[in-house]
Amino acid sequence: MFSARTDKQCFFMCLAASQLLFILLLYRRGAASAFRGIFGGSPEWDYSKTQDVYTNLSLFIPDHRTVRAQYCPVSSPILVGPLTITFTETPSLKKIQLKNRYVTSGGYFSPRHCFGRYRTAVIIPHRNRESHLRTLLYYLHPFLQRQQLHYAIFVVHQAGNATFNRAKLLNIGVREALRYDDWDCLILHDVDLVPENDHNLYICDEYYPKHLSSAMDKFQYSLPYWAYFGGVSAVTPDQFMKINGFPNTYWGWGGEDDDIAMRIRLSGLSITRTPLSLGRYKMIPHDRDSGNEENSHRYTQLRNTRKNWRDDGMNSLEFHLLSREKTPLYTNITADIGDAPATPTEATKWRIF
Ligand code: BGN
Repeated sequence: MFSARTDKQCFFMCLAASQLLFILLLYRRGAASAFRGIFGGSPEWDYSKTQDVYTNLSLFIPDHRTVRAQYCPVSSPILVGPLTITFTETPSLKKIQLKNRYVTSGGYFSPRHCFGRYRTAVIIPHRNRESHLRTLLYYLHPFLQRQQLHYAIFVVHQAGNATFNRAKLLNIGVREALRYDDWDCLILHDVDLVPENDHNLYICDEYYPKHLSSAMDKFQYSLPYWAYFGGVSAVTPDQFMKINGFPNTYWGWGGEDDDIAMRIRLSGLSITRTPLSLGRYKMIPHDRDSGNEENSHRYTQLRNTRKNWRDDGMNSLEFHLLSREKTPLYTNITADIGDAPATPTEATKWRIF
């Protein structure tokens, strides 16, 4: 039997030992990283030391006799961390194909020595940005292979000269991608953003839409504002349907991402984000596109999101599909999405405040 006194002694000794351990940890690892170690935060990354995204990639492709027997591990063992990204030359499609020999028609890939645990569709809205698309494909294919995903890339091309409509193209991309496979995760990806760290996983959060591009170089690697949801995001098909997809009525630059962020909240969900240290992206430098002028209606539209989001989205999506084509590196969806209305429609009607 222990006496009350020995109990007390033991308590104080344990307290002293744990304090000593804590001080030692702070001393050896620095206060910030010790806190992260203890409370499970994300590690710091050293972006001055980067690796080629193709490093040893071919070594992880087994020979044809290997039989896949099990699921890939939850965390891929072949990630390299910070990646070397340069925009000095635009790679040719041929070069990208040669470096990605196991990508099949339509831009599909499945890990060859294990069963991919996650099924991810990457959807890229596009018009007149061929060189950006090639640069993105050059980095994205090996990036996704390192993550051991079962994936495919869909490029949604807006035909004609009407004003660009990013959110409507994303709606079309989702509708089309879901014809091809039972995706766990839809990645909505701007064509000019290249991820800088392959630990930024292109998989969805089970509960909430996830913003992946939380730290872009053009915003000095931080969020431009708290509710920002532009660039690259990940939603499950269920989350996407719950928010009625994206608005179809934002023609030109700006506001549609803010509308998406609002509809996420209005439908009772919230936004989760990749930590800033991991969600880093480089933007391919370019001038403002012609045909994507600032949307001057966006302020009014955003004031009406609460009223309109249930009627403007996947349940009101209309377009003419011009082609579905499987190219070696991606599935190309070309659509005529109509033109911006000359006068505001019911959904975007001006209101006097
Ligand atoms: C915001 C735009 C976003 C854009 C970011 C970053 C608007 C609506 C104003 C109420 N939002 O200002 O669409 O992604 O800048 O460039 O313009």
